Amino acid sequence: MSKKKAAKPAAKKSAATPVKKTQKAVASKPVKAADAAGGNKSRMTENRLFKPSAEFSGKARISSMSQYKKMHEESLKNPDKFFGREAKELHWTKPFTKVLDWKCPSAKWFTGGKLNVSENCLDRHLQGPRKTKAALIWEGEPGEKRVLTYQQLHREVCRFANVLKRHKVKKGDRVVIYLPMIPEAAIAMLACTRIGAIHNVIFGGFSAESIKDRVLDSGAKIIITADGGYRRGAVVPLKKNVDDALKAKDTPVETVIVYKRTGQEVHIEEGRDVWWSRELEYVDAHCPPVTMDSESPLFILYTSGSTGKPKGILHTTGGYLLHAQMTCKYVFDLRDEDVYWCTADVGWVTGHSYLVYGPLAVGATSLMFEGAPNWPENDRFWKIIEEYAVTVFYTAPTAIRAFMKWGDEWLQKHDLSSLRLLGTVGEPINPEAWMWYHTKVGGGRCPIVDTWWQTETGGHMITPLPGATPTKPGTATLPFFGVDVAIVDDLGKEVGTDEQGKLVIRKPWPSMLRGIWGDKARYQDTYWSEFKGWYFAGDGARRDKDGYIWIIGRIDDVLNVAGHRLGTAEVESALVSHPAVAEAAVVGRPDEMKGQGVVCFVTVKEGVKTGRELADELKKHVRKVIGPVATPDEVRFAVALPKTRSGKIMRRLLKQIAAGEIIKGDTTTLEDINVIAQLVASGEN
Ligand code: 7RM
Repeated sequence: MSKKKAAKPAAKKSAATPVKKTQKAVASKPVKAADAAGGNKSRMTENRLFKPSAEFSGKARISSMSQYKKMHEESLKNPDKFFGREAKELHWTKPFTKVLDWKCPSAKWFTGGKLNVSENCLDRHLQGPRKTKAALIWEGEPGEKRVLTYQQLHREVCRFANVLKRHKVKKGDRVVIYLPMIPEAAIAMLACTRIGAIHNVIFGGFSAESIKDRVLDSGAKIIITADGGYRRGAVVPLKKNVDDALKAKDTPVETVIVYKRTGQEVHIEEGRDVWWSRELEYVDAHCPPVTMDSESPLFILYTSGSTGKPKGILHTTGGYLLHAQMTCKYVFDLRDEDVYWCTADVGWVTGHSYLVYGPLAVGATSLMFEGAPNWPENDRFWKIIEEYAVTVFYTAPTAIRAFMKWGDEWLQKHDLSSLRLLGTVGEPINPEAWMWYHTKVGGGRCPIVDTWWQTETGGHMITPLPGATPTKPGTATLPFFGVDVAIVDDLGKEVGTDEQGKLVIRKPWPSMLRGIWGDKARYQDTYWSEFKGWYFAGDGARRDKDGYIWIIGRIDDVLNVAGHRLGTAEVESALVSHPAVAEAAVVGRPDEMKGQGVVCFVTVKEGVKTGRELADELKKHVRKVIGPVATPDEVRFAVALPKTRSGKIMRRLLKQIAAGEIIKGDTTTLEDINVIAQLVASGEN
């Protein structure tokens, strides 16, 4: 790793307090990629610091670092007291008798307590003024608009829960939800929770094959789907995919409920398939919530790793909901006046925790959008923010980099002054993208919460608190309450400042996964075997001198070049700091001399000419920003990078391409399979 000095020397600091001299962002001064490259600013040397404004802090629930530290300390030293107090903000039908019962790897939170998630997200808001406030604001890709107040959403959830009951869905049954981004997705999820059924949401973009695997693994008797969904003007044949999936022998599915979204013709299997709207005619709107144990299963969500079949991550009721609620309160600082927009699909954990459960638990207004950011034009997101006066906006770095690539003129056409807080999730954000988000989208006035977490963690784990934590571009900063993070070597010893290691969590937290569906051994093996008694996240990270945590990507992706460990995020960030580059993915390729060589897949900004000259320039650029050890062996220009639907680059596939191997392993989560053929054909320029 490069030992280059920070461009600006750090000021004095006290032990763990990262507050130093503050450099305020200047909204009007555009930050050019070249500035960063010229200053040799890599993720290793980033030291710009952005303090929350006095105005933001003044109103925030956590308004200073000392308050954060005091609460964080209490949450670790005395979790019973801390979480016992926080959990009182949920509505319990029966109070819990014990906060935590921990016998690694089994955690039980709020034992004895009983509650219902839909009651917490809906019924309890119907007493006061929230009753007639918008719970969900929805916009369809073709432009339709719907608003559901808390009262209306409650009614729809109750009715649909009765439909499920009519089809003999009981407590503990698994229900597959395969829907586009329409309010019915949230309604179906909440209806499951109302009667204690376990939902298993599958991304609307996944194939018949993925549906089949997930239906079989979860043993679902019922699928809720739609005739189709819209994506970039085209229609996705959801029902057809379900039909194809159900051609498999011995599926447990007895019923398919079909919501009419696009109106296209679909096959209806007599005795199996029913229409959503028709079913509603048979039921009333009275459906009391079923009382659930705090540890009752709430949902399963499949996530694929680099090896093996996708894992059905299991979450339970009380702890999960508490964490979703707490993070919406403390991280998103959500209030009754907010219009909050999380752009994630409900098929991703982010859609579960931060589109549906968290925002509704705190009684906020959650905006749901069906379409893509560039349909019909590149300013669709900015249009929505302007039109609905969105105040809190949560999206992924992959989207931010796409916006940068399309050019600033798209957002300059819109008034984004309603925004007060921004968030990111899904991948490490490179400082260039962070700065762009901060100045161009946030107008220099909105704090950014870069939230690190996983499907397995249920909610935010490492994140700034927007009224307290001074942020730096590219780091998720500090652990949330109850989160005991350490960065360790292979033997479990904590590594030093600025050294890379494995990210572990040493204490259970309320929203941690409780298992992998149907596979106890794999749960133990994957998360609890690397280090005894600690949760191993699978990510590499380092801590800087201020105690801030920098995620450097999945451990499986870390490169070892001539004995130096190189995080993919560092090299990718260096590439993206070059003005020609839109996005980059870096992988290792077996190399006789160095162990691994560095291969870069790069997409360029609009209008940039690719070729040998640019490839050489990029190699030099990386060498300059990080150091000679990171010099790319090969730069390959691509039309697009292979990504999951949640925007994560699938480096595993790129590794195989770089090594000239046949693509193997699970590709069902790939957003666009055609990308692979283009990449294989790309070769060195
Ligand atoms: C929420 C979600 C989890 C993996 C995780 C990381 C990466 C997510 C960040 C991030 C750096 C972030 N769940 N990741 N957020 N890396 N900074 N703020 O993404 O299960 O789909 O993925 O995503 O590698 O392990 S997930």
